[in-house]
Amino acid sequence: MADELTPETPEESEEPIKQRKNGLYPGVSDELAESMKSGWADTELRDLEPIVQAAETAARRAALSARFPGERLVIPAGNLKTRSNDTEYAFRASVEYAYLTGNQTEDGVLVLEPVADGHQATIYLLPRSDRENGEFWLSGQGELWVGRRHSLGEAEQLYGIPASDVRELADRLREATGPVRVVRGHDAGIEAALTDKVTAERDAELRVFLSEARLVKDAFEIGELQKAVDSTVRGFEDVVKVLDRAEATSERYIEGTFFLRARVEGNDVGYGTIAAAGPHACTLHWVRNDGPVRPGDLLLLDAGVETHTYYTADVTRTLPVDGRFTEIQKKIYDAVYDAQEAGIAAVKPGAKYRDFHDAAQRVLTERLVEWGLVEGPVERVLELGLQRRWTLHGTGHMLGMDVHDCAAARVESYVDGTLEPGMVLTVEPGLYFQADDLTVPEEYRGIGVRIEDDILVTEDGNRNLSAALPRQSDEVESWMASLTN
Ligand SMILES: [Mn+2]
Repeated sequence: MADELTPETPEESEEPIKQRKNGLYPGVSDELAESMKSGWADTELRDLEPIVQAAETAARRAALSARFPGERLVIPAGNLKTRSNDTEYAFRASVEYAYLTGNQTEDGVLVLEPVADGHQATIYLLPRSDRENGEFWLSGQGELWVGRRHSLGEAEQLYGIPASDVRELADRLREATGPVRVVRGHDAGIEAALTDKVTAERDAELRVFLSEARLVKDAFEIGELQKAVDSTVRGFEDVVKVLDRAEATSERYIEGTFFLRARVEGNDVGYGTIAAAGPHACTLHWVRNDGPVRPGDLLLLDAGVETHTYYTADVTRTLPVDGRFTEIQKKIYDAVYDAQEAGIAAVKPGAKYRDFHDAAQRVLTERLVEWGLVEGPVERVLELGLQRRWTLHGTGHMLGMDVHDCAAARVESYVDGTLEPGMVLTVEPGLYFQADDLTVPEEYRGIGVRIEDDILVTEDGNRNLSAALPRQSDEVESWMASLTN
């Protein structure tokens, strides 16, 4: 049996041979190696237009520079992560790096070097593959295998930042003197080069600053979030149109249908789609999506398209699979809708961040008391938090390049903070009656409802970016009928 475990020889592998032996690659004749060096056209791109958000990324770097004068700041994109053996997960650059550069390349690093009047930014990237040494076809990172990269000169034009070879960066950082901060958790190699120069506390301050900088979105970001929402609306329409096929298969058909829209119009989904039919709706992060879709049940679909620039929508609709709410479903749905209306109304500049949560929780609690599921008065239930057996989660969160954006912001500037124009947040109350909850009448059990929209705080109130998707129960039914008839 041991014979079957004999590893394949390099000649049998389609992996390029990475180990040089006496200057030669095994299995590569000198003549082939010589042939591969030449006969390639110059494909350098000239006069490239800068990326559309170049002015915004420059302004973000200027704000960062002003916050940490005289300090070297290191913001890595991160590296590929192995999925298994020689396959990797799809790469997504760190939010901090993408926010400050607009670039999304693996192994990239932005460095702000302190100079007399602020900082000099440099973007460190892997340059184009060398043809002379065979790297482009013999290395696993060679362009023949992974595709053409931008040259450093092209990157400078696109991102408006001088570009340099990232393979020299670790040595430069090791030799550098003066105070340094790095965004941790993305690039172990870069962190290793800085290990005796940085402290966890100072690095955390850099992370916090970059998280809080994203609390208020600029015009470009708001445009991207609207694009993400618009694609998401189309994705929800796609799902409604194929509910009959989901009934014949499983929740996976819904997940796959939405994913098609996300990949065609955007970069990806912004988070794992929750396609939860029937009692699965009561599992908040149901992403297995392998259950049946049955007429008479509700489908809770929580999904968002992420744009090419990484901004994601986060929208939930709870839909009757066969197009019509039953009486009990409608009763619960309308309570959640009323709670969401109260929550959205509390989103305005100057309001406390907590206000929309409190407003929505109050409405839900009033209904739970009215239905006799928990003993009043409402104030007592709220004080003891007893409604949370069925409301389960907070009513929303900041939205941006992360679905739960600005997560490193301090409590005083986010959860205990005040809403400002340009903030974008979700309002997403829900009610969930677990299938095995013996404290509620049987007719409630297995019903879960959440309604979630993406709300922009404006100068005089708010704008619902996802208003194109019906929420009110009658409108949901007629919208579904219009898509399926
Ligand atoms: Mn959400």
